[in-house]
Amino acid sequence: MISSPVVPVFAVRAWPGLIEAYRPYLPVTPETPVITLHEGNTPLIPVPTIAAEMGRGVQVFVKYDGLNPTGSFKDRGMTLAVTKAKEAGAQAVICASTGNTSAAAAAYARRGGLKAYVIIPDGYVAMGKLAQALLYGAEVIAIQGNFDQALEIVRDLSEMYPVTLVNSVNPYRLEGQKTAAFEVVDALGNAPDWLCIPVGNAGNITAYWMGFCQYHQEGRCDRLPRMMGFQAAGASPLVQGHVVSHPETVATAIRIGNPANWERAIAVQHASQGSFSAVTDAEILRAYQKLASQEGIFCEPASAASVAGLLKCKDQVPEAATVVCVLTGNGLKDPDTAIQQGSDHFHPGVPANLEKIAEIMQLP
Ligand code: AN7
Repeated sequence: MISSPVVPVFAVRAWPGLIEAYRPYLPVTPETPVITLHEGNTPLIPVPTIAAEMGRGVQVFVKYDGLNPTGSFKDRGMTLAVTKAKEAGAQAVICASTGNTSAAAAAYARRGGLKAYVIIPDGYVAMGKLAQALLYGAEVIAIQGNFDQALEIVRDLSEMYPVTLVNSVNPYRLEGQKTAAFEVVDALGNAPDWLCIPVGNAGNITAYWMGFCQYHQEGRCDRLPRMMGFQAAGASPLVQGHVVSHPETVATAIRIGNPANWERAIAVQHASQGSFSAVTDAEILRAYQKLASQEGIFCEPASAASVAGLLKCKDQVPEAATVVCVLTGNGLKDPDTAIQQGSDHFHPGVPANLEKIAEIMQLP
């Protein structure tokens, strides 16, 4: 006999996860078996030193989606994609990934009792992401090829075998991810003037735009933001207007040369009067370090592309504008880059001796 599930009771009003929180806006029914790790409800944090650098009364916030259960915005899409896969009776999911999608797919699939297969570019996935996928219990297949090749393979595999594709070509991914725009509007009381966001496959920029438009139609905000997408210079197909066959960047999360949502991205650019621009690895790393050392916010390199882009386009921002930069992933995902970038402040191998330590500290 199947025992009825125990319904947990919370003493105080707890965040139920984004499917419950935004149920009327999402394609679920009372019968849908919701698979959640209580993702979403991430903070919108003011970044005063970056605002001061902008000047002219510009207000800047970061949407810190690195605080989701697996440490990136991918959880927003994955809770719904895996929920709908489960509802449809699927027993396995598959994705290609630069890392974060694989961690989220693995976590949600296992939570829902599904198998997860992830295909990643061998040697180009940050250590924390690989660690996650492995421990959550996905089958991790690292190919001698890049993300774009991995995506082609999983598209074909999902057509040939009974495995549900959970990359952002799965429409439920974008439906789940649009809730980030709802949260931004709920926090600000309106849409921002600008939304700055890193772009790889362009799923997230598309999802944010869907969310802003839906809230606008419902009268929850009375304006729409300009959508400002930023790609790494070495992986900037949307800026260059053509596929990049050998994408390269320190921001491995967005090391993508042929975005899966290319047409949608162009539509968002036109509809929002936004733009796609490139930021160099040096600019990304500068913003990455600035966020951590001046604001106390540790994001992964790809996420810092949003802030790098804002600083680069500083003069185009209207006076007294409200700007939100999306920080898509947690800094702990990529400890190697953090340690490299922070090495100036590292003093290894110091004798356990007070005078020696005081000398290094340059105490007066
Ligand atoms: C931290 O995990 O594509 O433009 O396979 O991990 O929606 O692709 C990750 C993308 C930005 C770009 N920031 O978002 C993957 C993957 C971080 C990311 C992006 C990614 P999209």
